[in-house]
Formats: sequence, structure tokens, C-alpha cells
Amino acid sequence: MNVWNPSCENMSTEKMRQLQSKNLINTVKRVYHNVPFYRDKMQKAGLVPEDITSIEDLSKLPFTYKQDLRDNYPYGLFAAPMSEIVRIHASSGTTGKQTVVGYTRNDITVWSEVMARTLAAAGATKDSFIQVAYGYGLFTGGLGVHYGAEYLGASVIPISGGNTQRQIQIMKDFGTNVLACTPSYALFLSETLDEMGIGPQDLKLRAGVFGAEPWSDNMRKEIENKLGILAIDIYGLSEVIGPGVAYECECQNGMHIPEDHFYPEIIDPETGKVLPAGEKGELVFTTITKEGLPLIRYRTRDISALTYGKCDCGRTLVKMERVSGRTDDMLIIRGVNVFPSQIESVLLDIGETAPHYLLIVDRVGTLDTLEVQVEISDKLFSDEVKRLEELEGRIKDKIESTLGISAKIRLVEPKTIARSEGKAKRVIDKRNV
Ligand code: DLL
Repeated sequence: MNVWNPSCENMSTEKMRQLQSKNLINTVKRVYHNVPFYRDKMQKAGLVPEDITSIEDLSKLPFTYKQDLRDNYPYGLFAAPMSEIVRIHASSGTTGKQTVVGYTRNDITVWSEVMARTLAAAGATKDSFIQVAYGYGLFTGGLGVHYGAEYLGASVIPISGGNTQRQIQIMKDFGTNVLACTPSYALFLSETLDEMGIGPQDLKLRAGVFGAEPWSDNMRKEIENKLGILAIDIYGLSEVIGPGVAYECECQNGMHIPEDHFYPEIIDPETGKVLPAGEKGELVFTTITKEGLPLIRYRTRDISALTYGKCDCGRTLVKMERVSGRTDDMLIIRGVNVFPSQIESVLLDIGETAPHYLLIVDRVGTLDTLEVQVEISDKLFSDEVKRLEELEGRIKDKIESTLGISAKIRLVEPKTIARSEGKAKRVIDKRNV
């Protein structure tokens, strides 16, 4: 088992709580004295920094929301002078202004270090060739993985996203062992490999670090089989740092959070109450070592659960379970809560469709409708109508029995659903337009 930083990743709970308390106290002082937004909020809550004496006091502090970053666009929540900021990233999101984040030199070191832990957990070493096919630019994926891979001492191939044929040529010629990209792009790459007549045996690929969008365990299996690799889930968000906020190990049953830097809580999104271990709710992070843009109790809107205790890999870091959706991408269809990932799971469970799908939600009169478009193979497409109808019926039944809603299923020809080089678009909700 490849642990990059055992002194932190295998730390005892008691020592970890002490370290977290010390770092939280410093962070609260820092934001109170340097950021008017936090000072105002704490004063309104009747709090001074001295009220926070340990990590146990965290729940006294108010939450921070994405809207707060937007309201203080671009640099209003920075806690370091601009002369100390050495990097700026931004995430566009779907609505509203960009969310701008800034890093001091020390923040970049922390980021590189947690990304080195991430890559090591996937089995990468200084002898690996790591192909970074996440986008470079304001998006944190490309540069985040890049710095971590260099910190690890691996050979980095900074190809960025897109240009799929070239990705494959380079993968083959340069002897790539580790691929870093979104899971949807990994699938697209595997399809293109197929078309080019290149199999896993022609490549040196061993592992992939995939994230930046929700994906299911079934999709993981599909990618692992097609590429002949270990597919590792990695999680992060630019506000907290970028990729490196959580990473799976070889055990593939939850993502370890470097809680010496990012302290997680799970709350009930309605009441804001902290939920006990194992319960699903909204993930909230407090950064306790960041200088440029520290965040106190930041509401991620991602839904997950936390589990504590030693993992089989030896790490003692708390684990978050695979993100099952976002509080804001949950679709409410005829009153039923539906996450796109649940439908993905049903489709991949049935196994006769390709993992490319699109959900179209509409409203006819007062009734919500859901259409699930899913690709099938060439072979199946040219099959007899009866067989296709039978498959449609099976998908429809399975969706109805697992999710409790009826859906129209439309099997579409291979390659008709748009492929993405970055984050995939899975839902078109026509009700809002
Ligand atoms: O997506 C950072 C990142 C880059 C993570 C590369 C992993 C790999 P943002 O663009 O700010 O940052 O988007 C953050 O993406 O709140 C989640 O909703 C979603 N997300 C990220 N990783 C995962 C994952 C990057 N493994 C938002 N599973 C987050 C599910 C994920 N959702």
C-alpha cells in the first residue's frame, strides 16, 4: 500500500483533533482580522475569535455559501494581501458570476502535497508517467493534478483535454501509466481506442484518477473493464482548493479526506444541523490551513456521508462516500426526488446499453415528463424491433421500480449523444425555460 505521507495519513484520532483545533483557532483569527465579511458575520452571531477554543466549537460558526463568494467578487473574501497571491483560478458554474479563488505560495505547496497523496493512493510513484487530460486554465483540474504529479516526482504529460486521437497516440508512444481526466472522458477515450483497434494490452495504462463530476460504481466497472485499469474516484472543488479534497485508495470504498487541511461535516441541508457519522446529507468543509482564501463551514451542496475508523489501507483519515448528487441537481419529477446518478446506475445495471445517456425533463400541462435517451450498440440497433421494444420495457420497469417514477425510454443510435472532453451534461430541464 502506497501511503505518501504516513505521519498525516495514518495519524491517531487524538493527535488529529489536537492539530485540527490548533489550525482552526488560527484560521478563525485570520479571517476575523483580515476579512470584513467574516468579522461582520461573527459579530452578528455574537462571537469573537476567543470563543473558538477547539474543533468541537466549529458548529458555533455560521455557514458560508457560494453566493457569498459571488457577492464579494472577485477578491473580497481573500485573507492575504494580493502581493502574496501567486495563482488565481475560477469556476464558471451554470449560473451567475464566476467564483474566483486565490492561492498563496504556501497554499500551492499544500495543494501539491494533497494531490501527491491522491496520486500515490492510486498507485503512482516517481517512476510513473501521468497523462493529465483535465483541462488546463482557470479550471483547477489540469494544474492541480500537474503540480501534484511533479511533487510526487512522476513524469508529467500535460496534454490538457481534447484532441482524442492525439491523446491515444501519446498514451501509446510515451508509455502513460496513469490517466487523469473526467470519467465521461475516460469512457470516450476507451471507445475511441476500440475504434482504432488498440486494446489495453497495447498500452501501459495501470490506473486512472477520475473525478470532477458524479459517476456511479457501475460506470467505474465499465471503465475498468474497457481500459484494463484500476479506476480511482477523486473529489474536489475549487473553493476548497481544487482536486485533492478527497481520494480513494486501492480499497475503493470511500474517499479519504486530508482532514489535517480540510475539515468535513455532514449536515441536514434543510435545518443546518450536523448529522451523525454514516448519515447522508450535505457536505460542508472548513479549510484550516489555507491562507489565500480560507473558508469557514462552506456549503458544497454535494450529498455524501462520512465514515470514521481505520481503513484496510492503513489510513486513519475520515472517508466520504461517493457523491450521490447535489442538492441543486436533484430533479423533482412529479414530486419524486431523482438524481441523474440513480438513473445511470439502473442503465448500467441492465448492461445492454452504452453508458451514454441524456435525461430530458419537460412539463406537459401540469404534468412533469421524463424522457431517458440512451445509446445502444450498433449490433443491437440493427436488431429486430421486438427485441428493442423488450429492452425499452425492461429499462422502463426497472426505473419505475427503483425510483418510483415512470419514464419514456428512447433507445438511440450509437454516437448520437454528445461526448464531452470535460464535465458531461446529463440533463436538459425544459421546465425552467
Ligand atoms: O471539479 C475540481 C476537480 C478537478 C475535482 C479534477 C476532481 C478532479 P469545480 O469545477 O469547482 O472543481 O467543481 C466542483 O464538481 O462540488 C462536485 O459537485 C463535483 N465533483 C468534483 N469531483 C467529484 C467526484 C472540480 N469525484 C464540483 N464525484 C463539486 C462527484 C464531483 N462529483
